[in-house]
Amino acid sequence: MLMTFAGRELDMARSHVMGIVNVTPDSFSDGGRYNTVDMAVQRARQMVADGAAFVDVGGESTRPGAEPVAEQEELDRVCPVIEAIARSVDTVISVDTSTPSVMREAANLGAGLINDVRALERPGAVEAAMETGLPVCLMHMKGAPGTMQADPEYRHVVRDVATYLMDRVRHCEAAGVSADKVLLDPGFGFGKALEHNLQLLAALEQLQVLGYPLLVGMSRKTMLGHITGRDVGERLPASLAAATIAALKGVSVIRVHDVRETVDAVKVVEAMRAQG
Ligand code: 7PM
Repeated sequence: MLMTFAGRELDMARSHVMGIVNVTPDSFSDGGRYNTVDMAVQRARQMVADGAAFVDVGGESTRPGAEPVAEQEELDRVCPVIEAIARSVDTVISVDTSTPSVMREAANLGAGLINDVRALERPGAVEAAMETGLPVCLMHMKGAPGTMQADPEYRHVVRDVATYLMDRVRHCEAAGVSADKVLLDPGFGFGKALEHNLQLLAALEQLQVLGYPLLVGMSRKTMLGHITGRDVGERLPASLAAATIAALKGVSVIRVHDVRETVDAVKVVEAMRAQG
């Protein structure tokens, strides 16, 4: 169950925490306060001190209604941050991108994982990812970020998501991406109503049986706002409950804003697991 991320080995049978480092000027949860390189490095360093195994660096806002980011703008935002983190923080750097040139450049600068919310659907993305030799996370999204929350419909959300992800895995493997370098993500909040998100959460084991490690992100998301009635700044307890459920269901990587708190929650699950 070991997977190697730019030379760092992690056991995918365990649950690891991935800290979110946003480098978008409009990052919804931090108001864009960490959009300079120094702040991003500081934030990454703190997350790793708090127990994060990964830091996820993204320069394109995938928020519902977001405008697409130009390629050069994305490169300018993300590359200096990845380079600086790679030089000074001992961690796996995940690059949250759908853009082939960003994948290549990030890999050259020391990134260890390609996290693509479009599951390598952009032209040239599968080839770029394959050429880096890095593991890839393929996420399910219904529609595009601009429109995806407009009344999404599914025949059977768990089956539809599983079918889509396996189709993308086949594409990647046909292009030369090896099966032991793939993680899958159901994409909580990406073109899903609350009932869809809850059905996916309840059925994570069914995605687990596809045979690839899972990565999930529910931290502070609208689904938790709908459940609790809380604003985004007040969703830490709900986010910890969601992370705990994911860890219990065997998810390998849990993507969060609040690393320190989530690492404690995951430690409780891991301690129980170690006991048998
Ligand atoms: C605004 C709204 C900004 C939503 C950012 C977001 C995921 C991801 C994101 C996920 C993977 C967020 C999202 N979510 N990558 N990137 N899985 N693999 O809440 O769920 O962070 S962006």
